[in-house]
Order: sequence, then C-alpha cells, then structure tokens
Amino acid sequence: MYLGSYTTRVLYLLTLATVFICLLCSTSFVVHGEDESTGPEQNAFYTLISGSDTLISGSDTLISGYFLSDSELLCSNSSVLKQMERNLGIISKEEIENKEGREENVTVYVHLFPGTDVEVLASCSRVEEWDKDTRTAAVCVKPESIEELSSLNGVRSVQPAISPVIRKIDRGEKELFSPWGFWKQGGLTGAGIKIGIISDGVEDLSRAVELGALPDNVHVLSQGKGTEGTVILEVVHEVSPGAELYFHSAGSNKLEFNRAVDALVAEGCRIICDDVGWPDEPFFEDGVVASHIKKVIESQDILYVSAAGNDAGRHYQGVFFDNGSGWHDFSSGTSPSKNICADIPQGEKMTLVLQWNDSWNSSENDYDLYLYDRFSGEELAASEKVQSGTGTPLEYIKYTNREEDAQKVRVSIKKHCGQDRMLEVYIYANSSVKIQPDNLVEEDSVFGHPAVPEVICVGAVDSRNPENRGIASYSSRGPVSIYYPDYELRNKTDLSGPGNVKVSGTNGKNSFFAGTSASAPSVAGIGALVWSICPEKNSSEIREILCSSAEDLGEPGYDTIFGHGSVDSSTVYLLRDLYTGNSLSSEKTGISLSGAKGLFTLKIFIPLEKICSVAKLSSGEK
Ligand SMILES: [Ca+2]
Ligand SMILES: [Ca+2]
Ligand SMILES: [Ca+2]
Repeated sequence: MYLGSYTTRVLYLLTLATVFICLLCSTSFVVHGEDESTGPEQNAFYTLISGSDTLISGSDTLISGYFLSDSELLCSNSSVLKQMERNLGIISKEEIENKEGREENVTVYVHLFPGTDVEVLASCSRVEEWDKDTRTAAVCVKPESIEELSSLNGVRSVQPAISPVIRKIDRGEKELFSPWGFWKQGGLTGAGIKIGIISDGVEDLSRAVELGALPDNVHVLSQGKGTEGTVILEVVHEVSPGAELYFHSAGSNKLEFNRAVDALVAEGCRIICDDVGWPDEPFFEDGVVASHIKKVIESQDILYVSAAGNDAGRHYQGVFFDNGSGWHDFSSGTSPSKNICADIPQGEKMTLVLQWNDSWNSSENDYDLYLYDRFSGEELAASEKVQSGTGTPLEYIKYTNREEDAQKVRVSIKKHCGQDRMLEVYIYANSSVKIQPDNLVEEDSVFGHPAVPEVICVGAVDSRNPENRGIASYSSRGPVSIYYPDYELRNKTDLSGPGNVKVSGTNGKNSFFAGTSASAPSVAGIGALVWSICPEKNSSEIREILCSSAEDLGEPGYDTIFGHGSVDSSTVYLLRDLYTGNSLSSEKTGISLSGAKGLFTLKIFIPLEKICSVAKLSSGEK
C-alpha cells in the first residue's frame, strides 16, 4: 500500500491502531466512535391476548404474551375436580367454578417409569404423542379420569399442559424505525437457503400473498390457528427475499412442537426460527423440547433461532426466604414490600407459573402458589399439588377477575415442607393488568429451548429510535441458571435484533410488529444471507460470523442483555464487503487529526476465515 502524505500515514497508523484495539476489545467490525449510551427505559404494561380475547389497546406501551391455543382445562363434575385441584394442582378453583356442565377432554403430560409400555395409558386416555427418549406422553383425558390415570402402574407423574406463549408485543405508538432500507443493500437475497418458521398459524397467508408481502410459494406443512406466522414469514422475506420459506404450526403440546421441528428438517430447512415459549418446560434443566432441539442441532447442520421471550418485566427469581411464618418474602428481607402485587381490572386474566430447582420428575420439596386479595385477604386462587418425591416442581394458576370491580391482588408462595430452594415465577397478563415493579427480577428470565447453548436466543433492541440503541424493556435477559444434570450458568442471550419493525399488514395498511417475535426472524433472515454467500460453511461457522459481525451494544463485548450485539446494517455491510476485498483497508468519514475523538466509522475488509478465527479468539477470552 502506498503511503503518501504525512496526513495519510498518520491516518493509516491511527486506523491500524484502532483496528488492533477493536480486535482485542470487541467482535464488532464497524465501530462507531461516539458513545451511544442507552436511554431511559420506557414504562411497560403487559398485554395478554388469548385465543378468544381481543387485544387491549389504548395504552402507551403494550406488551403481550399470546396464549396460542385453548387447551383450557374443562370439567363436568365439580366435586371430582375440586379433589383433583388439591391433589394434582391441575385444575384451578376458578376453572372449576366456570366450566361446570361442560364435558371435554383435557391435555396432560404423563411421565412413565422405565420399562413401562405407553399402551398402559390407553385404558383411560387417548395417547396423542409419545416421546420414547424422555418417556413422556401427551394424552387427552376426561377430567374425571385423571386420578385413574395418575394411579396406573408405571405412571410416574401427570403434569398439566399449559398453553404455549407467542413472543409478540403490540405497541400503541406510531413511530417505528424501519431497518429494511439498510438490509436491502449488498444485493444479497439468501437464495438457495430454506428457512422454516414455527409459530401459531398462517390463517391470513393468502391475503399477504395477494398484497405482495409474501411470495406464492410458501410451503405450509401445517397451517395452525392465528396469524403470527404470516408476519414472521414477512420479516424473513424482507431480509432474505431469495430464501425458500416453510411454515409449520407449533401445535398444542410440546411433543407436537418437536414433530414440527422434525418436519421442517425433513424438508431440508437449514435455518429454523420460532417464537414459541412453553411455560410448562422446566426452568432449571433442559426439558422435552430443549433436549429434542439440542439433539436435532447436534445431528443436523442447521441454525436454530428462537425468540428470547418478552418476560424481563414479569419475572421473579430468588431463593426461598422465610418471612417467619413459612411464607416467601420476595424481597429477601430487604423491603417492607414482600410480595408481587398487581391490579386486575374486571374481566381480566392472569396466569402465574411457579417452579423451583428440584429435578423435574422427582421433586420432594413442596411449595404452593396462591393469589390473594390484598385488602380483604381472601384467597382467590391456589395451586397445591403435592410434591413428595415423584412430583413435578411446578404450580400454576389461571385466574380471571369475575368481580364487578378491579381487584388488587398479591402473589404468595408457601413452603409446605422441604428445603429452601431457588424459586422462579413468570406472570402472564393483559396490558391492563398492572404488575407492580417491586421485587420483579429482569435477569435469568430466559427459559426453555432458547436457553439451550446451541440455539441462537434473540433479544430485542428498542429500535423505535435508531439513535438510542437500548434494550427493549421487555426483552428477556440472561444468564440462565441450570441445575440439572449439573449446575451451570449459561450465557444468554446470544444476539439481538430490531424489536420494532414495520410490516405490510394483511389489512393492506402498514402495521407494527414488535417483540422478540420480531427480532428473531430478522436474525434468521440475516443468517440466510450469510449462508447463501458461503454455502460451504457449517452452521457453527455461520453462527460465529453472525455473532462476530453484530454491532456491540451495552457493556463492551459480550453481555447477557444484548448478547454479542445486534444484527443490523453493520452485518450487511460486512457481508457485502466480504467478497469484494480481501485486504485490510479502511474507510473514514468525518475524521481529522485534531478531531480524532469525534464520530467516525471504520470498515474492515477481512477474509472470512479471519473473522471466524477472531470470533474464536474472542470467545476464548471470555
Ligand atoms: Ca405443592
Ligand atoms: Ca431463570
Ligand atoms: Ca455488549
């Protein structure tokens, strides 16, 4: 390289020094010299949309979980059910009161002792799915037969099926940052890569095709219910318009979900992306879904991308702290406010899921979960399943305020017997349900298959304001505490993406799509772009390229809030540049010798192999 003037030479040396420092400190290749501090977190309220409910709107910021299907627990005989509720914790009091007179089957998971044939369950239930590796069956059973099912020879435990959660957020505001312009640069399309999406459903797919938002050759293996899948496909298509798209619905139980993954792999999908959470998966170990996906990734050369979750602001985790009378003090003795409190407007619902760090099918420490009226002290709901050695460390409550007025409630946990354990609670509720921030815990709020190390777990950057690259307040955070088979603290999340994106909307108008449901498909799409230009690379190498090219946000280097950083224009710049130059060079904007501390952008042209080795170097330093 010819180094002419003094100025050029100084700039060149400055650039080299910066490159060196960047390689040491960061895996980001486009460096913005000015500190981009994160702004104030917005206030967040929580929205839950259930299959039969409508979206609550009008609030400043709406955050939602989406209960995918109505695997509601129904019954016909209230005395049997009241008994069951106390014995198994499967049916909530509220459900007993409201489902009387209706006779329908419920879905439960049955765990069998080794050597037991699944056929044994046929005497009182219908086996829907069977996973021989984990010895777990998903069965349909009449509520009054659950007791019989539990007492069958070879049955180790019977566990309620909690509806899956879709990681979508709905916002009231109109100004969103649309990143599409950046991502269309570089002429890359993701051609040759098959991407499979798993979400609730694609019921409005044909409308999206009519509007030109999606191509007419999306392969739908299972349509499902709902429309979230359509929007996710649209995001992937925007980012990687040449990729071939597949869709499979999540199904209504975890074993069905596993089959969806297998079906997409069988179709040749190299990238799979989902936005589905299973709150009845264990929080402290890999469950049926996590283990399955881990196995699939180990045996297939695929990139698995999953939404981190929108749970940072509706999560608690902490060791049991006795308040002196056997009840848990959520503040661990640090505050006069010792519970998690919420206000539930008339007609609104709340679902609470409690787990503790006992091994999944052999819990012998017995905790119970309660919802109380804060003023009257009345018990509104209770989950008191017995854990005595073969139980599951899980209690959950689905509650609806059927009073005429709003209810001020508190969540309480009692230790019935056993040792002090690590407790973890997720709260799913509509936006109009105000969860008070006291005692909520943001960190360690990733659970289930996104917590599997081999899965790319994607958080959401609050991309409404591109200058302020903060994390979205709802975006679930790591690390993840895993206790079985051995204790480990997993680094999650892995990557972030824009949490707010514009989509065409099948009503013909632009609409807004937000949440880790929106950021995950962005990462999947970028993954397809990378893979399409270097198809000879394996999935681990693609993952390393994605991580090493992400824009570092938050604390320098990897962190458990943004992961390695956000995929965005920098990733695409990198991609475009990868195959246009092989030598180290630089490009500067607005830099002068005296103003060297000002804003500058540095682009590095570097061979792909070098990026991979840098990524390895970086991960070795952690
Ligand atoms: Ca219990
Ligand atoms: Ca956790
Ligand atoms: Ca960082």
